Amino acid sequence: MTDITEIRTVLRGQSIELPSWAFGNSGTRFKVFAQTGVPRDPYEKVSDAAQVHRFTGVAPTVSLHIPWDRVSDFTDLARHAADEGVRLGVVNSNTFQDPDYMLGSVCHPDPAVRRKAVDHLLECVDIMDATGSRDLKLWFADGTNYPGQDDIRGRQDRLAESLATVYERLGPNQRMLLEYKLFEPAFYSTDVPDWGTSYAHCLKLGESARVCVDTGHHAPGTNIEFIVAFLLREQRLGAFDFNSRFYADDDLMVGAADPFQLFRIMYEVVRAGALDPSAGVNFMLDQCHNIEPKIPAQIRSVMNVQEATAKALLVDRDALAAAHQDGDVLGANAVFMDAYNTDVRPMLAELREQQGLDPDPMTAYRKSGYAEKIVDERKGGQQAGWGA
Ligand code: LRH
Ligand code: MN
Repeated sequence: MTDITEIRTVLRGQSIELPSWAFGNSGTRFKVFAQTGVPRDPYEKVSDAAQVHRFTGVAPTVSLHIPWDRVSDFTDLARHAADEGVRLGVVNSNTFQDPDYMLGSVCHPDPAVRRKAVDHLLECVDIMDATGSRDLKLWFADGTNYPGQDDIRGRQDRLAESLATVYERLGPNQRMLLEYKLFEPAFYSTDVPDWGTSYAHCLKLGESARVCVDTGHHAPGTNIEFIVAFLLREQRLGAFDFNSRFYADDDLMVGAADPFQLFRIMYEVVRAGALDPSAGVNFMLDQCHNIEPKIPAQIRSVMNVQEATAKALLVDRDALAAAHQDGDVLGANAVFMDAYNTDVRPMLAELREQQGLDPDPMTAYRKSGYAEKIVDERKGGQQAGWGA
């Protein structure tokens, strides 16, 4: 697809979901550096996320995280989102902060603890009914720290049973996204450590269970685009949690640490036709802005995904196919690198102008005065964070 008009149409239709928690304070075990103007409640988080959509035009939904985003009336929060020009998206469960979950949640040896965890997941589905959300995203911190600490197989049995109970509760248009992660906070075994484990559980559960690929959750050197290509071929890729990292689950801005990897991943998405909403892939950010201003960081992140997507759409697929056919290794790689080395920023700036947006979202946001406004308005109250 090297027809620029067609590429513009696809880019205009791109939709990137923002994580509510990226607008709250976050940090590491060493320190959480509070920032001025940070939201105090989910309404203010949604308002900040709406700024990103206002200046990029491609971030119309916001993911919620429960209980961090619990409100008395989720329908009213959905109305607030609509007033701000966005929608509520994926509902994320949280079974990694309650004291009862020290030895696990859905994999815990104690059935009472598992019941408590499953009840939380079922409550998240109730919230989806109120917000109109399609997806329930499940990430479990469950695992062990020492060999022999628990029965690895037994924990899989408990996990499967818990997931099946929640899967049964899903409504006709609702889905379950099972996110995997190699390690942390567990440092010996994690119960959903890799794409294969998530994929296997999803196959057992049914069509409405899909894998969530968080780009920060792999062993160093993992070929993530292979996992993406494989899961797309199986129609079991449900979502991305985009971020980037130099070492572990650093949750840095997507594309910041490895823009070439993001390009390779988006190429597999384009190659599979998975930018089309009918493919059912939810493109989400999952990031923490520990030291940088949060709204500009989200704007930059959305732009990084747009740039990687535009480059992926520019790959001359016919020339690539011909080079593959001819076994022309260097020729094929050159076709790929030509697209990657193309400066797509002018094309995206022009696209924004055609959408009636400022060609430079970062400058437009800075000039909007919104950053100063929220610092003035948001005095007092409890700033939002991970509440750990
Ligand atoms: C776990 C994770 C998960 C979220 C959390 C905020 O590391 O990626 O997706 O629940 O971050
Ligand atoms: Mn994630």
